[in-house]
Amino acid sequence: MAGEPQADCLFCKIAAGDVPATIVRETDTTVAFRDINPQAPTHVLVIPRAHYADAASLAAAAPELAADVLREAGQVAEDEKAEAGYRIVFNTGSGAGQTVFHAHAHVLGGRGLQWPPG
Ligand code: D5M
Repeated sequence: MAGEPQADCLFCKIAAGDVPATIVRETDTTVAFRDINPQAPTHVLVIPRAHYADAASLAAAAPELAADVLREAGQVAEDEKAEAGYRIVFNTGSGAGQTVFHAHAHVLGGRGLQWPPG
């Protein structure tokens, strides 16, 4: 069921502390940790502790939690001193490169970022 922990979900396991991660921030509702395959000097993932498959599902079912994720993404960028600019990305669907189907914001910064993205 939406919002409930999924036994086979990697990010549910990270949120529960059952899989290690380099955690940079935690709140009652969110966890932020460094991406295992960083694409920029700052590359942090922000997840809701509750399981939703993607950002749109999260926002539809739990808009306050979606706002928590966005607020934390901004706080990560501030903590990482990404003054020059940063990007918040929600890959959605396999065609867009989503590989983990637990909603997560990528916070990317610390280098120039091209537009349009690949
Ligand atoms: O992003 C999923 C991201 O999750 C991708 O950039 C790699 C990252 N990842 C995968 N496993 C781990 C662990 N164990 N720790 C930290 N980061 C991880 P997507 O948008 O779904 O492609």
